[in-house]
Amino acid sequence: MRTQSQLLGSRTRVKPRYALLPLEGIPFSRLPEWPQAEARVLAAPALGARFVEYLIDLKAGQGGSHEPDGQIEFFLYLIEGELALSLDGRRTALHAGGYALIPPDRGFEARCGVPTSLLLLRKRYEAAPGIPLYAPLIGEQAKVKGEIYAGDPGALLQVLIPDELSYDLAMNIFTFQTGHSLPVTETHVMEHGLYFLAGKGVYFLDESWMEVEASDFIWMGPFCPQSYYATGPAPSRYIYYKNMNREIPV
Ligand code: UGY
Ligand code: MN
Repeated sequence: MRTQSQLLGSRTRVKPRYALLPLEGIPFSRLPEWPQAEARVLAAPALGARFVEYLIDLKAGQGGSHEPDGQIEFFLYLIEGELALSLDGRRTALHAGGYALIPPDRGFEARCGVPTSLLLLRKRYEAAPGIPLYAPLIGEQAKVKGEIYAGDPGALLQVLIPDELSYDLAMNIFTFQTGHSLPVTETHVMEHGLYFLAGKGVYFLDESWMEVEASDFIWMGPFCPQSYYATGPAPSRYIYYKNMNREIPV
C-alpha cells in the first residue's frame, strides 16, 4: 500500500493475450477451502486463463483442505514458511521450495506452524485415451538439478514435474544470471502462469518490453510472443506453469 504522498502510476497491464500484475494491486479474498487465509487471485478464467492460480498467505496454525472431485488437479509450491501436508494418510513437512502435485482423485489437508506463503494452481485435468492418471508427487526444488538451457550456463532450468505423458502440465523454475536471457522470442500454444521469485528484469509480452521484479505475476495466453532479459544486480528467478502433453482440441 502506498502512502498518501505517493503517486498511483502502475506497471499493471491487462491485455487480451497477457497480463502483468504487480502484487500491490491485488486485494485479498477468503476461500472456502482455506477459510482463514488471505488469498490473492493471480489468474482466473475471467482474465482469459484456462487455470486458476492463487497466492495464499497463512498465519501460524492456519491451513486448508480439499475433497477430491475427480476433475481438478492441484499444484502447490511453498514460497516461505512450512506446511504439514496430509495426503493418502501420510504427512509430509514442506519447507520453502517444497512442492506437491495432487491428482484429481485425491484430497488433502494442509496446516502451517509458522507464517507461510504458497502458490496454489488449480487446473481441470485433461485425460487422454490410454494414458493412466499419475500418482501424487511431492518434491523439493533444492533436489532438482538445474539444467543448462539452450547452451547458456547463465540460464538454468529446473523441471519440477517429470516430462512424461501422464502429466498434462509442467511447472519449471528458471534462474538467470544478470545479463542473460531467453534465447529467442517464443510463440507457443501453451499458456503460462509465471510468478517472479527473485531479482528483476525486462519481459517482452506481445509487442512491448516491460520491467518486472520479484513478486510480480504474469499470465501469458496462447501464442503470446514472449521473451526475457535478466537485469541486475542479483540473479533473477521465476516459477511458471505450462499446459503440456495433450492433443489440441479442434
Ligand atoms: O518453457 C517455456 O515455454 C519457457 N521457456 N517460457 C518462458 O520462460 N516464458
Ligand atoms: Mn514460454
